[in-house]
Amino acid sequence: MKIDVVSIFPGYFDALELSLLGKARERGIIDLQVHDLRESAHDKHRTVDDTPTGGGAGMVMKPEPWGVALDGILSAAPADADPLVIFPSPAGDVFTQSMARELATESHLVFGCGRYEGIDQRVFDEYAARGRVRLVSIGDYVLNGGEVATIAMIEAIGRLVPGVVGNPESLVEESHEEDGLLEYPSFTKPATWRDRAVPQVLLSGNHAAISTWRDEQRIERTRRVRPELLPPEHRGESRGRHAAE
Ligand code: JA8
Repeated sequence: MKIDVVSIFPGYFDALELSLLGKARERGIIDLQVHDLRESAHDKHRTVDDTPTGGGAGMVMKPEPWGVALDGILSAAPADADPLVIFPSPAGDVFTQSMARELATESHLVFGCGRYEGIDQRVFDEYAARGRVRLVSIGDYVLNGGEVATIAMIEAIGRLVPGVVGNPESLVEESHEEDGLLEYPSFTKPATWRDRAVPQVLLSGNHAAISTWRDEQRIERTRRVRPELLPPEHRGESRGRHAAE
């Protein structure tokens, strides 16, 4: 998978070297290229922002540097690649595990990281007219720019690209995958820590009982914190109150 990122803060993306993505890049599974938007601003001060037309607070990203940067990336792409351009935005479709799975099948993603009050609308319109563009939100809160949202999406998408995560089973066996329930609580050694014992059943060696306990934990945890995720067959019957409630 080819990933291009356009940002005025390319240094943010150094963080991706530290995670799984670093290894995937070494192995050539993910080819990540970060572009400094300022290098596409050709005036003396490399200006990327200007005042909002019609008035209002803050600054808006000028369209010209975006045009130069995105034209460069898209014209260098193979003619059959059909790249998908993603702009992180609180006004976008909500990013979910299911969207991450879809995006992991793409061959070329281009992330455009806005700052200030956003990017001139004509940039979205231009690239939507020429190809595929999506506005994507990672949640209902406002960041200072698209960089952190892009890092979150690249990490979620990247680990689903075949060959990136070592054990494919660990991909399925986790929250939001398989059945949409939250994950069961995990424990390791020692069996008692600060007077807190690991649940007895996990030390029993009874794998059927452990599996049943974990399923119950997943359902109760989901009912407590994310009841909207519960499938209809688990709505209604409750197994009482819980310590973390
Ligand atoms: C922001 Br400015 C800006 C650009 C993208 C995003 S995504 C999000 N939650 N906030 C802010």
